[in-house]
This record gives sequence, C-alpha cells and structure tokens, in this order.
Amino acid sequence: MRRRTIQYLVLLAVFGLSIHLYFNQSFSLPSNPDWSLDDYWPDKERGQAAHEDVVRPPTRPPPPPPPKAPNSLPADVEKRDAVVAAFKYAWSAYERDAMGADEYHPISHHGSNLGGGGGIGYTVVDALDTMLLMGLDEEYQRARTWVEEKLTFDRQGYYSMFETTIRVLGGLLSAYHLTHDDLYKHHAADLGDRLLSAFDPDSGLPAASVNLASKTATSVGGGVSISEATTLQLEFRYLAEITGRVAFWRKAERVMQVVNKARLPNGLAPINMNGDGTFARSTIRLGSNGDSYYEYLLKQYIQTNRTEPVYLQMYADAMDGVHEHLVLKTPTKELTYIAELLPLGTTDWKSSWAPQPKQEHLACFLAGSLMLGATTSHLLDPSKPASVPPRLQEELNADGRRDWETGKAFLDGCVDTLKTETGLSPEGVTFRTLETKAKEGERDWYIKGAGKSSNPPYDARYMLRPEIAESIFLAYRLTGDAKYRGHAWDLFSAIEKHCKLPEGGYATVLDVDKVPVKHLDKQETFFLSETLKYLFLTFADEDVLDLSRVVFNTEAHPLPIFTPTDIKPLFTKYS
Ligand code: DMJ
Repeated sequence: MRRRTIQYLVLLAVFGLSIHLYFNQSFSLPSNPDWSLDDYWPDKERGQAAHEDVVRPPTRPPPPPPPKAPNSLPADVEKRDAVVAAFKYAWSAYERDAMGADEYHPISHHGSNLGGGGGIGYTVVDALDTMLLMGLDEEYQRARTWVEEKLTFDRQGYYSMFETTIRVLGGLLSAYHLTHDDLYKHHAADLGDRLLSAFDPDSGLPAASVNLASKTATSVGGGVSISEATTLQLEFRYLAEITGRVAFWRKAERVMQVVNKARLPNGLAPINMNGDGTFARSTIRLGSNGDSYYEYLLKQYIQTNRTEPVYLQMYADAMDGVHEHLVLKTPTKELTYIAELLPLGTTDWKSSWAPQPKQEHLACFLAGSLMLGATTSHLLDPSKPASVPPRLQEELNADGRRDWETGKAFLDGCVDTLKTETGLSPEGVTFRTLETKAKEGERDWYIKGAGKSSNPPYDARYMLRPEIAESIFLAYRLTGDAKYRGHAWDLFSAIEKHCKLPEGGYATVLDVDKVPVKHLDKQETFFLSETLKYLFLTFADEDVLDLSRVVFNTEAHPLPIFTPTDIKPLFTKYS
C-alpha cells in the first residue's frame, strides 16, 4: 500500500474513533442504591413513551460556541473575590452543620427538610451552578459526590411543585448545561417524570404539591397561584429538548394556553386561579404569587431564540397593562414604583380595581426584566444585537424605549429602598401619596407597622433576597455603567456587615431599620443560588456568562437559549 493511502486510512480511523467517542460519552449511573434507570423510566411507561412521548433520541452536548468578540466589561477582581469568599463562608457553614438537608438554620447549626419525606437536595442542587461559575472546584466536587451518592426523589411526602421545579429541577438542568454531565440529566429526567403527575388532565393546570414517590398530587382549595402555574415552562421545555420527551413540553405549554384563554382585558393576571383554569377574585401584583408569570412570558420568548411570537404578544400586552395601571411615582422625589391592584365589587371585579401604593422587594425583579426585554425583544432590527447601552432611537421600538426608561427609573426606586439603617432593603414598603406626603427629611416610603411594637412587622425584614441584586446585574451588563457596580458593592457590604454570623453562615435580618440587628435562624437557599451569583456576576468578567446565550430561570439558574430541535410548539395563537 502506498504511504499516502496508509496516512489517509490512519486519519480516517482517528476521525471515526473521535466521532464514536463524542456520540458515546461514558456515563456511570449514580451508585445510590435507591436510584436506577427504572425509577426514572419505569418499564410500563417505556413502551407507551416510545409511541407517544419520545420524538427522537436525547440530544448530545452541542459543539462549542463560536469565538466571541473581545469583552468590554472586565472583572473587578477584588470585589468579585470578596463575593466568592462570602459564598465559601455561607457554603462551608452549611456543609459543616447540615450537608444534604434542604434548608439551613445557621444559628442553631442544623438542617431541616421540606416535604416530609426526606431531603431532595434543595440547598446542594441550588448551589451547584454558582460553584461552577465561581470556579470552586473542591466544593463543587463534594457537592457532585453528594448528588451521585445520596440524592433520590423516591420520597413519600408532598413537595411544592413550584419550589421543586425552580430550585431542584432548575438547578440540575443548569448544572447539566454547564457541565454536560449526564448525572444531572438523568436526575432531572427522573424528577421531571415524577412531577408530570402534578398536571391535571382536565384543566391542564399543575397542582401545588406532588408526592414524588406515589406520584399523586394535591392543591389545597383546588386552585393554584398564577406563579405556580406559569413558572415551570423554562425548565420543562429545556428538559424536553435534552431528553427528547415531548410530554414535558406539552404539559408546560398547555398551561400557557389555559392562562391565555383566561386573560383579563388589561393584560394582567390576578394572583389566584381556580381549579377550572379561570381567575379567582384576587389581587394583581408583581410581587409574591404573581411575579414570575410576567418574568416567564418574556423568558419563554427569549429561550427559544425568539421563534414563538405568542409569548412576546402576551408579554407586550402585560407590560402595556403594567404601564397603564401599575407604574406610579411618588409626589415628592418622583420615585417610580409598581403598585398593586385590589379587586373591587364581587361579580364585576374583573373590570374595577383600586391601586395600592405597596411594593414587595420581590417586584424589583421587573426593573432588570424590563431592560432585558427592551434590548432583546423590542429591537427595530431583530437581527442586530443592541449596543451597550442601547441607542434608544436607532435600535429600540416604541415599546422598547418605554420599557427601558421605566426599567431604569424603577431600579432607581428599588435602590432607594436600600436607604435604611442597615443599607438592606425591607421585604415590603408603602409609598407616600399626595395624602401621606413625606415631610422634610423623611423617606418617600415607609414600612407599614414599623415602630408600633417590639416585634417588627414582616415587611421590616431582609431575608437575603436577590431581586434588587438581579436587576442591578442586568442593568450593569446592559448599560456598562459603573454606578451599578457601586450599588452592588453597597448592597454586598451591608449584607457582610449585618447578615454574616460570627460562627458561619448568613441569616435573615428581622428589622432593616434597627442596629444592632436581630437575626432569624435561616439562611435561604436562594442566597447561594441567586443573591451571591448575581453579585458575583456583576463584578466578574462578562465572559464568565454570556447573556446572549442563556436565560436565567426564576431561581437564577442559567439555561441555554435554543431553537427547538424536533418538537413543534402547539401553542402559537394569541387570543
Ligand atoms: C426565589 O425562590 C425565586 O426568585 C422566586 O421566583 C421568588 N422568590 C425567591 C427569591 O426571593
């Protein structure tokens, strides 16, 4: 044989071997005896699934992304590392006192579980991707080992569908996205399979809680909140994409169809839904039980590469409603805030509402979300990415310009709520109106019930929440304006000063206006998954996570933007 031919054959063999290795990546099942492939895909369902569910073999990891233009937002190394040190401080206390428990109580140094049937990794899984992004290899390896050896969803007990989806399923999916480690994909598929039992075949809505072992579901009172119904689509759709199981997609999109049908003329959604898929007479707000409905309208549009206009239509309609009914300003400093609407009347409540000048910390997610929506989904030329900061007249349409301005002004309003004795923002504020106008030297808002008794009201606490940090991060990435890093640093410094415990961990502060502070014995899991992640990303080099390639679920787990491979969305018609 000629030398050339031999060289050609050798090259061919090497190429063939690489292709074989790429498509047959080794994966070893977790050694956990409770866990097997049969749990995640039971025999009786395998045949059925083969006919109705699987549209193609599960996807392989995508090829590496093409090289990106050099970044313009380099790290502030010192501040970034200070946030990493805070994460290590919070995590190491949890690991020392409560490794594997769902929740952590840092003052009494113990852990507790949710759901009654044993832990399902709330804290560990919620924290995985933050460790990966921060480059904390040792912590990550120990957490992965816990997932491999201890995590099981074969738990008799009722678990919140909402929390389990956003924290555990979302955490597994983003860990999979960042590592392509099949351990996470298989656990995610197992969990997703168990959660499918939550969807009511008649109404299409998910139940509030699911027994993960018996796969039975329940909702107290028969209904769910709008957030519970519509904050699972990013997770189930990506799960469908990576497993090839169309059932995950269909269940999630059917909910959106039901909600679209129930929609109010003002584009807004009351916080409670009846079991039959209609809205119950309830408050409209961008805070608890309502927030992530609006967040996921935009993010579903972004998630599938802006190929599903129905979500943009729903989102744009909702933002019109927000501007028409909820965006208000205080009379003195003209702080922008997002009010709540109380339903008036009994039978005709859907058309008569009373605005309340009340805002939860949770609503502050909307500031960054409006800015993100303006620069991704309201472009005059959708084929060209917006500049940083965007050139409003040249790059954004009218909705985009409006949303951008409101987002920035609203973030200023949220940052104003950090003006407390501790520098931490309270859980809830009431804004002053013409009737309750601020006097000289007073803030333009107050904490309802504060100072009335020795027990501070619920609104006075700071429970390590992320929403202001989240919006600051987005504003920084989308404007490049250093003032947002300044806000992030002030917030982080206040957390260090008042929430950090001498014996390890961080805790809720009971009254943001009282120094020295009193603590509540809880370190929320979203402190690790969201608050510290967003603060870290604000100071990190922008290449650590490219905003044009991922969409964060509501628990700050980055999931990839993709165009569905084979699944054809069925919910396409806005009504
Ligand atoms: C998180 O669990 C999620 O961000 C959720 O959408 C709202 N509440 C907390 C954080 O505040």
